[in-house]
Amino acid sequence: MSLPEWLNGDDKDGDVPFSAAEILERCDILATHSSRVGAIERSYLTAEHARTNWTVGEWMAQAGLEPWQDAAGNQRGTLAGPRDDSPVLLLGSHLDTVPGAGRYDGILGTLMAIAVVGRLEAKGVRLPFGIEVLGFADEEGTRFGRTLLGSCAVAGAWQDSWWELRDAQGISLRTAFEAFGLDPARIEEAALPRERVLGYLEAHIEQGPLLEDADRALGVVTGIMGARRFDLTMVGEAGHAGGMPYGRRRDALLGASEVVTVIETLARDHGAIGTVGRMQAYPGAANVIPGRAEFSLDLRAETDELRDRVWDLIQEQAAKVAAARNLDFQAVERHDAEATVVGERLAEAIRAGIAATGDTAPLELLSKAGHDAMAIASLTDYAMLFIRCGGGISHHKDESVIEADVALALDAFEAAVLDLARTF
Ligand code: HGY
Ligand code: MN
Ligand code: MN
Repeated sequence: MSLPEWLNGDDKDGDVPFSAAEILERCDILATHSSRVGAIERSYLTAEHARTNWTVGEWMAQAGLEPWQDAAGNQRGTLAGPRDDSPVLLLGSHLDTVPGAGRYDGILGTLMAIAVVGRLEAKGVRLPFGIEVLGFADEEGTRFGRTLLGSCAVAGAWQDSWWELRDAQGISLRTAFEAFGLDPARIEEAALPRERVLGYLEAHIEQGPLLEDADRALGVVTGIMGARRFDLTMVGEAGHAGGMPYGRRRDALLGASEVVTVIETLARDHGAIGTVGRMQAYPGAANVIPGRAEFSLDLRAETDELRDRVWDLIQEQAAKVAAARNLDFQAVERHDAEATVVGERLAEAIRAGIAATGDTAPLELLSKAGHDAMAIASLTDYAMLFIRCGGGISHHKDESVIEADVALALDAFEAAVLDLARTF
C-alpha cells in the first residue's frame, strides 16, 4: 500500500495533516477558547465549551469521523465499523480545563485520538471494529465540584442528585444544561450500550516527573489512584481584631490553618496525598477575626482503603483542633472516585504500541492524576498511554510537551489500535 506523501514526510511542517505539529498548533488554538484573557479556563456548559465542541467537531470531520454532540455536551466522533452492529473501540480524553490551566491536559489526548483515526483513514486501513472518539466535556469538575460528569454520562453512571449541584453563581446543573441547549430528560441517551463496547484507550500527559527523570518519552499506565474531595468548614466567631483578647477568640482561620498542616503530616506519614487547594476566610476584612473558614481537601492514595483510613485520621485530628479552639468542624463530601486498574489486554496493546516506537520495556506508571478512564472503567476495560511533560508541570500555564514526544506518542497510539485489530 503506498502512503500519501505527507505521511512519509517529517512532522516539522504544521500543514501536514494529523501530524504532531498540527496537533500542537490545535492545542494553541483551543487555548484561546477561554473565559479569561491571558489565562486558560474552560469549564462545563459555557460559551467556551460550545466553541470548543464546534471547532473539535470540524477537526473530527476532517479526519473522517461523523461529529456529534451528545446529551451531556460531550463532543463525539463516530467512525462506522464494517457492520451496523460492529463493536466499537473508544478513544479520547477531555476538553475542559482547570482555572489557570496549561494547554495539553486532556486536550492533547483528544486531538491525538482524532489524528490516529485520520492517519488510519488516509492509509486506507479498514478496521474490524468501529471507533468512537470522545472529547469529554467535564473531567475536572471545576464548575460544579463533582468531577468526571461527561464520562459518567457515557458510562451510564449519571446520578439524578447531580441536577441540583450549583456553581459559584448559584446556577444549578439543570439550569446550566438548559441554557446550553441540552435537555436534562435525555441524559441517558449519552450512555453507550455495554455490549457494543470493546474497550477505551486514552493518551494523556503524565502530569508528574517520572518519565522525564527516567529519560523516557512514553509510559504505560498500570492503574489510577482513587480520589475523594471534601468541602471543609471551621466555624468560630467574628470579632474585633484589636479589642478581643486572645483567650476569648474563636478564630476559624487559625483552626483551619492548623488542620491544613495536620493534613500534610498525616498524608505524608501514611503514603497518601492530601491537598488543600482553596481557602476562604469570612467576613474577610483585615480588622475582623475570621468567624468562618472554608477550605477544600483533595485526598488520594494507591488503595481506597489507605485513602479512607487517612481521612478517618484527619477527621479525628481536626475535631481535636476544633475542640481546643472552641470551634465547630464540618465536612461535606463532594466527590468520590474509586481506584481502578487497567484491562490487561488493552495495556498489552499500549505496550506493543510503545515497543513499535523502539522502547521495548516501557516504564509502568500508576497515575496519581484522575482521568475519564476512571468513570469509563464501570462500562468497559481501559488502558492509558502517558506522554512526558516538561518538569512534570501540569494544572499550570507552563505545562509543556516536546513535539518529537507527541510524534512518538501518535505512532504508539496508532500501533496500539492496530495491535487490537490484529487479534480481534
Ligand atoms: O484532578 C485530577 O487528577 C485531574 O487532573 N482532573
Ligand atoms: Mn487536569
Ligand atoms: Mn486530564
